[in-house]
Amino acid sequence: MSSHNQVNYLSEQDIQGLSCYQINHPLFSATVSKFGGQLLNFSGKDQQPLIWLSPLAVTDGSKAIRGGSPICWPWFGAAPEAYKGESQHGYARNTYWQLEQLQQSSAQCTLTLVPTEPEFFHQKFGLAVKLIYQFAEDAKVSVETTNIGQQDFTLTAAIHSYFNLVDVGQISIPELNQHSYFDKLLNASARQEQPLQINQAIDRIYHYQKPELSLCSNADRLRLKHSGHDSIVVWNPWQQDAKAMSDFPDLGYQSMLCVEAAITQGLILKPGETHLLSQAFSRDQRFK
Ligand code: TA6
Repeated sequence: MSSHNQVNYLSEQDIQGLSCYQINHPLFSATVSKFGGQLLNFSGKDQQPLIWLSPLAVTDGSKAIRGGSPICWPWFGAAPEAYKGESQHGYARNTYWQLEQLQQSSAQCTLTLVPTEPEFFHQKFGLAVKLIYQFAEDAKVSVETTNIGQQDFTLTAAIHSYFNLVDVGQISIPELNQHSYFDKLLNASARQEQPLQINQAIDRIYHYQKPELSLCSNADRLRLKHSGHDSIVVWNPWQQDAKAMSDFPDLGYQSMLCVEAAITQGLILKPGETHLLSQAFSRDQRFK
């Protein structure tokens, strides 16, 4: 189809006070917030949303949106020594992004987002960054980091996706079996001795670099595919911590699980180097 009669699937919409890019395509629908550059919703045709979004999320730009796929960048977790006291999980999810490029066809839509104020990241970190969203039957989220400075930069990051589940207690993640992990709740290392099941608070960094991961239950199967990561982070606040978060419903922990493609071991990006961290996800067609 030549470009002059290309259908446009993208519109800009205000959702709960957030200015968003809304894509309504025959194969899927997706919502990306300009605040945080954050995927808030992705649903395949006739399917339940793959991504969980808190109904109590703060949407006035005063704090990161709870849910969706927040981008933790240019660090994961607590700020590194050089930026001591700065916000957990870095700046990307607390700043504004804009569309740099849109490619769309009857088969897919690809959005490339850049910060509205890239010079902030150039000056503070010597980094350029793009978020790339590739939507089709599945969704792929990518963070492209380029060191445009004169010094090495030690990058940590995560695509901190909240997956929408029928019942987290029914989920197992077979691929993590036999892999070591750091348990942030126990502050100790351990080894996964059986397929991971979720029946309590969990906050673990698995040293798992393979691309495939699946969230399996009788009622659901999500397939994840990762690249550019050195770890997989699995987080569920469970009952007590869910109650403690004002932007998280008390029982919300039952229908979500964060499974994150992450760089937690510190990746040294030399001047001129570019790194891509990606997470793709889809729901097995047998489940709607
Ligand atoms: O990804 C797991 C984690 O680092 C947890 O420790 C927990 O803090 C979670 O992220 C949510 O962090 P946030 O800053 O979004 O409340």
